[in-house]
Amino acid sequence: MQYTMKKPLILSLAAALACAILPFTPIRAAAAPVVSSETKEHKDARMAWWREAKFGMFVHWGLYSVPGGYYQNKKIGGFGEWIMHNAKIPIADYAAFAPQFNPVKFNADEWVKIVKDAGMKYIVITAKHHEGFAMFHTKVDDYNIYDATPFKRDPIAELAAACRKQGIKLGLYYSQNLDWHHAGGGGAAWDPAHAGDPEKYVNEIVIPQVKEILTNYGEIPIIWWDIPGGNVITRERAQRIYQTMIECSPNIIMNNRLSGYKGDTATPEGFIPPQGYPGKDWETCMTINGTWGYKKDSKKFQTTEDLLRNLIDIASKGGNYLLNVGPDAEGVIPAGEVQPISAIGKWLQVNGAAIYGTSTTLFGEECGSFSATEKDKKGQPVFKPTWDWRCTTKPGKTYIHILKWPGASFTLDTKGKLGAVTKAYMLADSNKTPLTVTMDGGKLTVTLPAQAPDPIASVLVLETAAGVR
Ligand code: JFZ
Repeated sequence: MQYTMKKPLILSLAAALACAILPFTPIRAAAAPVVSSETKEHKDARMAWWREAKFGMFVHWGLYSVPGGYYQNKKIGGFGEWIMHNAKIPIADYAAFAPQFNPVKFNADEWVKIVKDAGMKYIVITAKHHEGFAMFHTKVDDYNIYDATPFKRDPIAELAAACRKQGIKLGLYYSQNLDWHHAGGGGAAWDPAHAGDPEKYVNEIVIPQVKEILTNYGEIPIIWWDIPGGNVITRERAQRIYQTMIECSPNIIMNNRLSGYKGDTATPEGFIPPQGYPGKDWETCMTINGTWGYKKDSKKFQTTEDLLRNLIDIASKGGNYLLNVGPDAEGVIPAGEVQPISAIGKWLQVNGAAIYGTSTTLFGEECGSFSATEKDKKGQPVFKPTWDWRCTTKPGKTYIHILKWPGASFTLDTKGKLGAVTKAYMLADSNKTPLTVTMDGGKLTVTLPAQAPDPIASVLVLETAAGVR
């Protein structure tokens, strides 16, 4: 295949202004894939808020919330947001969902309040998913929530305003590769109307829309590309997309799903890497009920216990947790999703110090171990997690998240990894009543209160000499 080099991108006035007001100088390599000229100090500064945040809300919301998993009275398998693909819905028929999409109950302030009450610090919402429908007021065409629906509002603009007001960061998901609506986009082979020129698709849809989402809504600190691979986003096109991004928003955090770029964050999907990814920034994204986009029938929600354990497990391994909700066609986040995350928020109000801004466990063995005999589909040994406790750390503090209350005392073979403990108390105890600590060789014993302060996870704080992690 032959590629023609395009003229250099001309920065829009808005983009230039957006760049001018950002706090750091744009020293990330503009077009060099994988290798970056950015210094460690610069990257640390750019990533600081994200590393502190630990917990965010993923939102998959689009036209797919209208069918909600059903097409022509048939239940369609797979993820809700994949219904167009899985039911092979012709482009024109799918577009007919737009006039039916009128999410009048959408209230950005309420959504952001749900996020805040959950103790989440950021949102990543689908600006455009594989269906190709823009959930913002794009000017590239009418296939967007402002022009094509009776709703006539721009939820991204409303969320950006609500997030700014309530101190939450707003990130945007953008499907650059798959686009089942626009000719030339990836992946809609079932409809001949989709055949087209990928170069035209990238030039006329992707690049202008990336500029729009990164300049029209104030600073957008995260872009969540999806998905790598495919024939549409060649290396050269990926470079131009990257360049557009970096010119609009030099300090943006991007994931690893733009072909050819490692990005800033790894994105394990639906699982927690058994030992984290040491030395890397990573974010596990996960659904609560087996689908990203809304499905009328997906009512089996994970419990608060499952989700809170995941958050603690992820923090102990140095990652972030991006937990998904799928609002319905009226703009409401299902109650089955709000309930467990708000319960996590209550726990974080008491125990947040043991999550936000923490570093990884000092130990590691407490997470479980690889089976000596069982192998997964790829022939890798299966990891068997154990759920007695987890550990997170801050300078001078070690937090033991006790998941299975051991009774009178907590004991641990520190193997010399923990400094001298100067004080121990339960994080839930606002009086910090000192607990008795004995250290016998490397064996630590802490006398616990009679009752576990929390039925799911009770945090024991071990204060250690300053300088020891
Ligand atoms: C993608 C989307 O297709 C899906 O609809 C959802 O948005 C999810 C968060 O991301 O799904 C993927 C993408 C990448 C992989 C698997 C599923 N992957 O790399 O294994």
